[in-house]
Amino acid sequence: MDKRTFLKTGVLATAAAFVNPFRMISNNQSIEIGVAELMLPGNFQLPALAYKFDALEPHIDKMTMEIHHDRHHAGYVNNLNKAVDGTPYLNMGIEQILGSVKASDTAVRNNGGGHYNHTLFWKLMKPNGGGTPSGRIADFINAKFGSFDKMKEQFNAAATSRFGSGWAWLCVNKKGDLYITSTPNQDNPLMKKIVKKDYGFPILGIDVWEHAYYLKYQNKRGDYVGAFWNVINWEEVNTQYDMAMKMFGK
Ligand code: MN3
Repeated sequence: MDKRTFLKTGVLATAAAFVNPFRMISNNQSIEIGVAELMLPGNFQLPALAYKFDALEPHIDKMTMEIHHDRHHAGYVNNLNKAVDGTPYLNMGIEQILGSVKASDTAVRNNGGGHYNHTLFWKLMKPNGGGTPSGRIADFINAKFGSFDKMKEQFNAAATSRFGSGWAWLCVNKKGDLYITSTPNQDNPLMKKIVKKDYGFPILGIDVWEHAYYLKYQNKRGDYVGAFWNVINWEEVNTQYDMAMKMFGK
């Protein structure tokens, strides 16, 4: 290990000891949740995209990506940092915030969900993505839903029937089973006090707020949902699945 590597590793180790990405979230299990590396308590940051704004064209257009990331997501980050200030949430990572937020804590609920959901969403997409699922998740989808197409049907139905703004999700529940659900606004399946029986770990999700598709698709949400299947990063879905199983001790 050269000096530079050593310094970097040393700094990271110190930061890890301080920030502790392995957090207690449920059943006293320490887990590293999907997007923990970007979630420092009280000082949340807008994560950089791993691809250019136009990289998901023609399925998701450049201007939508730019506004969505630089303005909408940035707004959730800024407002979350303000909302946690002076509250017990200040010392929590985002995953712990989602696990403990109450329905009445509106600003933390909306902006905490907004930050987590979008951070995950960017990671779940990539240029030249899509196709049929690869890796371990392919087998689990077939076993649970019968086929990939049947899973898509259910997911599309959840995404298109969500009234108003929200998200559709493919999740893992406490038993390690896959299920599909949707949440309003910026709620998230990790918000156990809010989603109750729908509690679980989201491994795939689509933003169905109009800001996610209106510039290109206008009122045709179904076309946007259909196009989403062309940009999915299945490697990341597999990674999220592994984290879910770890979180639930499976
Ligand atoms: Mn959005």
